[in-house]
Amino acid sequence: MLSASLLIVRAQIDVPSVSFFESTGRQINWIFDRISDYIPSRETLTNRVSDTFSTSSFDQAIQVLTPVRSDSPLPCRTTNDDVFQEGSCLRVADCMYYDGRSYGSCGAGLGSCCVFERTCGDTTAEAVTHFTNPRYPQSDVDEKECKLKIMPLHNNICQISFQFDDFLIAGPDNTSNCVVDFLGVSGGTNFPEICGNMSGQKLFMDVKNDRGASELIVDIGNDESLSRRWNVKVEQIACNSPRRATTGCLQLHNSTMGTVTSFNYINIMSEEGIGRQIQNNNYGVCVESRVGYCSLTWTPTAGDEHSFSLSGNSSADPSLFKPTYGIKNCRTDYVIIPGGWFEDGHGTIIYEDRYCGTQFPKSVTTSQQPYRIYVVTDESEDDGIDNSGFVLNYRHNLC
Ligand SMILES: [Ca+2]
Ligand SMILES: [Ca+2]
Repeated sequence: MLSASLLIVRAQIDVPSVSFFESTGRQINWIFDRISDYIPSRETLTNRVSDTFSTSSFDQAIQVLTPVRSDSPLPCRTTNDDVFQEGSCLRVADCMYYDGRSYGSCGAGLGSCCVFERTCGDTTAEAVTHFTNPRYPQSDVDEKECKLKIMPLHNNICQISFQFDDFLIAGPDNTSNCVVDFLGVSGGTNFPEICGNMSGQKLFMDVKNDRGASELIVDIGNDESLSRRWNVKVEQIACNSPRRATTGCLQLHNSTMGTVTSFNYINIMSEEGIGRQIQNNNYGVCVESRVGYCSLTWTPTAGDEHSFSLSGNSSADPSLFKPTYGIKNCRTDYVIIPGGWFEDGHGTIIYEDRYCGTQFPKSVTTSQQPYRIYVVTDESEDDGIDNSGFVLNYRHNLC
């Protein structure tokens, strides 16, 4: 305020002999010129941006200067990399007013890198919210039911995404059912029941404008010997947003290469069921087509004999593992790759959509678009021993 007053005084001294209106107009122009001194050009700003975010500080600054709350606030890097790596670049006043927490500045210093952290029993209507256990980043042992109510930011929200930045609760039992702890979401399209380790996964749920609130629930069972912690980034996605996933895609991939991992998969299964396959899943993972690429190839992780483990005995001697496929052999837990084909060990091309068992072929390629992989697990685990699910890599092939 003081510097602003000084600027006006100086402007008045500079223009002593003009009429009141002219003088005021000049003062305003002069003040705007001075303010613009503090907003560097886009070029200068782009050069200054040293982080990995694609959005520049210039865009953040423009957003901060626009007094409308956006449904897609621009991301910014927080100062505390250990807990929340990313915040939303908002006006300082908005961050405070809506009970967010500032993790440093953004938008050329004009905005606040704001994180809305919410926990058990809270309600949010923010575009981006981090849902955490009460003592996060420390673990909790004694929470029973922890709910986040998600109110639509406005009446044009079509999707909510859940990015599991960090998520560990009790895993499934020996029959692959989530009996101790589970996570569920209500208020949208069918959302699978999930437990165990979900870190690194991102899921999309369609919501209807008129359905009101959605609810994210982490239900903690009676086993107090286990510790649980979670940090789920909940993002509301407008109907016309480019970030919206195609309907029916629980997960979405848009890189030229990447990895799809089934829920609760880790390489070595623990006694608490962390790493064990989860039952009653039936969902689609979408891989977006890319210009200049004509087919997609799926491969297992090289050198890891347990990277594909859907049915049969995963504890048997790995030298006995061989690819299992087809509707006759794969009736319980399997993946479907529409239009898939692979070469068997004898140079024969086999056209097959459905894969299961304890080994994936060396590679499965498809040119059927849109690219999908469907994951199906049934309600029992009678034909499976120590199945852990899968991690599969995809790669787009040039035309
Ligand atoms: Ca199984
Ligand atoms: Ca099963």
